[in-house]
Amino acid sequence: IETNIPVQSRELWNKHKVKKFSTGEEFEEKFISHVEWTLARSLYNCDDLAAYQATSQSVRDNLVIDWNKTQQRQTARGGKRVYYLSLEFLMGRALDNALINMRTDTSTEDVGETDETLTKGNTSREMIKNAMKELGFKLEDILEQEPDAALGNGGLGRLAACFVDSLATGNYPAWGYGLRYQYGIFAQKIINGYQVETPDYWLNFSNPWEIERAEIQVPINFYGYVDRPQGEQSTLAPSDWIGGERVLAMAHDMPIPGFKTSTVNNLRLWNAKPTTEFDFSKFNNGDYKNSVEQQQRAESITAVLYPNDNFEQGKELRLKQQYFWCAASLHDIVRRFKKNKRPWSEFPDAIAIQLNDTHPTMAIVELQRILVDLEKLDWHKAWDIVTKTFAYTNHTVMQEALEKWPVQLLGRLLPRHMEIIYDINWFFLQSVEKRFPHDMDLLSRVSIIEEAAGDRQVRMAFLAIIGSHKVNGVAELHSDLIKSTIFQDFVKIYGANKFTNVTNGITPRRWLKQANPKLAQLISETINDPNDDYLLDMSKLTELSKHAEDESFQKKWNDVKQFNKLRLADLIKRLNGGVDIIDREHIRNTLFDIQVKRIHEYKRQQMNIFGVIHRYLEMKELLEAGSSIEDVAEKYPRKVSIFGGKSAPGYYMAKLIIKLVNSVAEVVNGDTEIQDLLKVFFIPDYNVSKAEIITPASDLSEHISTAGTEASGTSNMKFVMNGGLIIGTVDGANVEITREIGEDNIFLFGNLSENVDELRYNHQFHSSALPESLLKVMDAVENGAFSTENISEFKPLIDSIKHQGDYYLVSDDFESYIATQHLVDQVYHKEKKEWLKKSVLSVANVGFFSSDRCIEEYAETIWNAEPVKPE
Ligand code: TH1
Repeated sequence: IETNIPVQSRELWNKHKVKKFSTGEEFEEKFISHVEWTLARSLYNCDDLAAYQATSQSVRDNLVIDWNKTQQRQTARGGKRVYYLSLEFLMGRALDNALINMRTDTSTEDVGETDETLTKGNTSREMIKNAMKELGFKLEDILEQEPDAALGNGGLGRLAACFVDSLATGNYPAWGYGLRYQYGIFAQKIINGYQVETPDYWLNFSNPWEIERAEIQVPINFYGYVDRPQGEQSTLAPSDWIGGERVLAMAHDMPIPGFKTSTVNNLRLWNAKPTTEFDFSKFNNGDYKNSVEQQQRAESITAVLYPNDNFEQGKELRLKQQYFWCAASLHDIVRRFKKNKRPWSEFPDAIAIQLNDTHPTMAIVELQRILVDLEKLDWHKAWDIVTKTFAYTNHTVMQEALEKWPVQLLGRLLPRHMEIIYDINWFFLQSVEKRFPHDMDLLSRVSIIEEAAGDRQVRMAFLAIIGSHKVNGVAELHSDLIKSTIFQDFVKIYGANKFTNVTNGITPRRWLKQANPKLAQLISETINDPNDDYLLDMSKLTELSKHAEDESFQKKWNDVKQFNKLRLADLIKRLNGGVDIIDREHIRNTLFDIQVKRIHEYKRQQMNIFGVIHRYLEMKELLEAGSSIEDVAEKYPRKVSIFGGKSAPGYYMAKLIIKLVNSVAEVVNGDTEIQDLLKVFFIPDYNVSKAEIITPASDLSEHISTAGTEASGTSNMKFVMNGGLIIGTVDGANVEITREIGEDNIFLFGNLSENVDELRYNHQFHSSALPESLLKVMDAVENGAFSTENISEFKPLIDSIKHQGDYYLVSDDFESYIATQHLVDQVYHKEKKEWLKKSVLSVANVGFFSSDRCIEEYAETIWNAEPVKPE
């Protein structure tokens, strides 16, 4: 590896080589020097926030040493590099995760240098916890100081975060590329039952986890026009793009530590900055102020994350974000490749780029532009390199989420790219015509350009397929569905081999060890794995099966669950202004039923709350008919129904669902007649750090999307990994969860995806009677049972089912949903041993859903990349 330091100086560099702290005492010394030097504070004004910052800076120092070594090693070995392009990384907090991943007390082979002091029983997290205590702080309180890095909407962003964890853990030479939004996903406040969005000021107190690379600044152009050499007519020839607006992309790096390895990978996030070039034409006109103002507008590109999940608004600024990020990342990737002076034809052997949904599709066009316009490669040679480099992951079949950009807009913002897209399309359609002559219908169906009435649009998913060598879905059902629906024609054109499946996963480090330390401890004791090696090889969990019916073990298992339920009850009390709604006396016999995820009609939170209303009405009816509360409890035993999740700010129906949940909560929780047998709570501002408290506390969680709509879901995996059972539809990864844990251990209900089209058709053309149970619920809602001022407030929710075709099939699944909820009640309350057995067996067989398995599959079947292990 090259350096400009003269040979005679290197000895001195080595003599003063920086060292990681490896004892509690060394940590304390680091901590204090950061308090004094980095924060310019002292013993006399070091509060919890300062302690969090000093701790993070100290831990970061260790990571940076490993980060540097990792980068040197990966460069020296020269293996294939993987780049994961994602517009979202929903990282959550970094400190506790770093403390967990930093431990090196391993017994397995080749996982890197081990510090003697960090050996068995003295994990670095415990070591730091003790040191913090000596310094006068409680680690748990310090961890709470960290704001979430919430640069994502939901599952897609969190998947990217789990993937970078697994990439580092698996020692893959892999970087993530994303945007450093000034504001992540908004913070949700609930005011009078309504969602109110407030800005997420996550960078307010500076971010100790990022390294600003002020020296890495990439100029990015927009608008302008295309110029070609005199006489050159063809758009295939090298062309000049004269940009009209220029901004700078500045890199910020986040170290990503692997678990029990010294590999620390990089997550590079781009920040938009004004150029230092000055517009002299304006200056000469005396318009100094305007000129400066225009430059400041650059910063708006990375100001805020678009808060839509599974929905595309088609805003110009969003396209600007996408191109800004793709261009900066590709420039960086190409620069690194060029250092090695390898021929361009070897680019795909050196680099794999994974596109997280269609958001980074412009990277395909940008690489083609770089190769043709800047590197002067022949168009077809360039295109061969491009398609071998990229692979595309599809995450949704929902029409409203599929990206399409008006030709007008794209052509104005990126004129050269629009030409290149037309040329890509031309060659593609020619090849289709050759294989399927005279099929005009096929050509117009698969064209990248959609010629709809009026405005032509660029179909980004088609461009992504055509520019990639592999396309994958995120769960088996989903991967089958894309082949038979939205991408059917492309299967015909390319053959089925281009399309594959990689079922999603989650990192067990954060979602088991970090979120549920009590369960992790019970597991490591039970399967006799004191060094937590099961977190790297989840098949070890099958050992738990042996104990599934052992009563004393079941008791320990249940105790962990009760501990986690109490922890959640504390959180709910705090979020409820200190008012406790959960009866702690009976918490062991209270079923915690949880649905936390983005609010969306397809995820059917409305069906859940209708189910709650149904239960409440039935309880009231029994009481009115003279039943005792004991009799009521017999049929409707204790339950807390917990909701949480954000609605897109402009999604009217989703916001109405939130309001309905809160209105129902107010009525039910205030009804003394039912004596605490039923409680409802909406957790405001659901995010990653709250999920770490919520997930371990579920007895039951709901994954009840209309069949065929949820591509995978990943919270289903998180709940199962924490011993919660699932009530769910046959959708997304629920299918494989059932396969892995066994159908006795999951509560499935509802119609299957193959029947959805017919059911929808029937709704439109044959009005059939809605089920009694649902009508009863809707009557109560319509009659104002949960309204205070505006009786017709919830009418749109009712109407969409009654009068607008019930697109999400609530009426078709409601009765089987209610029946299955009854079954759940019976098993939970009458067959507790059975319940606990199901819970243990679920965890025992959840191993498949580790994101480590996903990354292995991507590496082997899509990237052809290998780990670079530390010596
Ligand atoms: C989600 C899918 O809805 C979910 O089923 C899946 O588990 C997750 O991705 C990870 O694969 C999606 N999130 C988004 C967000 C945007 C656009 C499309 C999708 S699909 C902005």
